[in-house]
Amino acid sequence: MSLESVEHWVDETSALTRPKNVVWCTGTPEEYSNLVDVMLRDGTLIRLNEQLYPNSYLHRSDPNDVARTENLTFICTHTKEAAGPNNNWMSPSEAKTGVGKLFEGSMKGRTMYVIPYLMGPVGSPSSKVGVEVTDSPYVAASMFLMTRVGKPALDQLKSSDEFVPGLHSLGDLSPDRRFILHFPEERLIWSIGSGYGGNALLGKKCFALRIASWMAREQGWMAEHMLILGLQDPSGSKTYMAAAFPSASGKTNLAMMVSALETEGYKVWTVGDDIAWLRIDEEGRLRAINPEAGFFGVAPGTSVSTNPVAMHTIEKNTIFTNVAMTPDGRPWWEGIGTPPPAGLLDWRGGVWNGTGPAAHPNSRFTVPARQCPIIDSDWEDPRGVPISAILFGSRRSTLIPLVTEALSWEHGVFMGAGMGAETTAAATGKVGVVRRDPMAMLPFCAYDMADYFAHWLAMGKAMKHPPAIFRVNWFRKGENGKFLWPGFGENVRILKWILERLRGKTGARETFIGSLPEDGSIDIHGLSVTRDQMKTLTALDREGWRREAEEMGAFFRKFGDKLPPAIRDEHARLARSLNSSTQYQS
Ligand code: SAT
Ligand code: MN
Repeated sequence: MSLESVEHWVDETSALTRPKNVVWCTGTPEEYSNLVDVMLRDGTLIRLNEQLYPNSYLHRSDPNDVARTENLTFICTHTKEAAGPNNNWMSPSEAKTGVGKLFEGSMKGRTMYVIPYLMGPVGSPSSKVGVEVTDSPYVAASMFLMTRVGKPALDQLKSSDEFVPGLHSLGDLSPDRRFILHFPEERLIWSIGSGYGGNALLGKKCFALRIASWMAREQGWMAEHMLILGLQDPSGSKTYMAAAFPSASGKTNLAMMVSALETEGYKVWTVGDDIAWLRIDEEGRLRAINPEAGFFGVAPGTSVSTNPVAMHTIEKNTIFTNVAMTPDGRPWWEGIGTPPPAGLLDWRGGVWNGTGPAAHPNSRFTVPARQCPIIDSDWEDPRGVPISAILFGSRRSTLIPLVTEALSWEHGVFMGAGMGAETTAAATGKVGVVRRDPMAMLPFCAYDMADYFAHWLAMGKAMKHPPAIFRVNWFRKGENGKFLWPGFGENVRILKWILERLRGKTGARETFIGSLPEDGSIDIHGLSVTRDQMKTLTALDREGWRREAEEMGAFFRKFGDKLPPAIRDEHARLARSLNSSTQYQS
């Protein structure tokens, strides 16, 4: 029944886009190597050093197409209100006719790949089927690494006819004719004019976050921009945490951390590095699955000292995109830990002249998750893993303390809702300016964020054992402009503090922004961080908070009457403690 509806949609799509031929993917290794061969022949892929990086390749994207383009991303709902002030909106009919024209004959002379894929572990009630149709073999191959292609999806289609169709075409790659469109009411994705990352691998941001966030609200679950990790303690027991950070802010590093406290028995296991789908179980606890099967991680800054686990993960079967390449065929990027060799080719393919970055700042590796040496034994458990803590983190060089515990679920939702983050290279636009990015979902929530906050509040009420919520910030800088906290593997010290808080084993002082670590309660033995630095890292800057509260207010006011009272109340409480007013007018 539903396979027929897939076939029907594929027929319609090929009548519109007129490809030279249609290839259905069933997910076999032979298909993957055929895709690779096609791309090696036409130069879409370059083989890397086969001894050092077996079965690994370099792809150079169009220099105009190197990151998600949020200004060209639209939510196409029947009313503009449904998309909210946080999204670009286009009416479905305008989208279908206007952008539909760009798809007419867009695959002429090319092969159309039909990729049925499963998001989530096989047999999980949380898992969902998507079908991506694309004329990019690079996108097809990336989907093989990032999702479960073929049989797992087709099997699930036999018992349910729910699937999310995604139509992708490279078009002419011109940003003037680039559109990333979502029709959440009919669970449909259309993307044209880009072959890069979240714009084109439709299972990722388009389905697993935008369409899924819409489905999740309707069906009572959550789709979040979160890594999932398990923290093992000295007794061997594991506590799972989910953490939301904006793109390119270290989610992969945190999820794959080599714990600095490993000799004491604290060890981190990876479940996912980017997206979590969360459901309430029969006992009233939140459980998370990683809908993806691979990592699409930021390359620059990844090294044996910052993320040795990632470096091992990407030793084979990896596609690198927009990194630099050494003359002996190794990938190279800024921060990889070795000096750039003579004759290095930059991400565009020319000999690097030493000015500007050799690897693009948003260059990536795409690799199957099962290759991760610390992948958690339960990462594919159909029930998901139980989540005891939720972390909200963002890149902030000032103001935000190293760690703060929320006073309640409502307060935690307010913390997430008011999150500000310095922008990164993951999206086109200015880098390093603070923008409000609630729960790191601003670019990914497909509906009015005021309703999204309400959904978070409702989920909290529906849970018997809601996770505790914490805000973290590894990126605070001192007066000399240097990071105050070493980060990376040392972040386990903060996870340990969180674990002790969950178990009621360590004290915290309650302040107007939440509970802060008591002096000396964060384990810093063996670290060169001084007690004074720790003081600065957890210091409260009232003047700064006053400005922050005002900026939050300006953001919240965009949502008008829809903003849930609990968020208003929390904001008013913060403002009162700062002796300022919140000035809501409706
Ligand atoms: O390009 S992606 O959206 O897949 C990566 C990211 O921005 O988080
Ligand atoms: Mn992401």
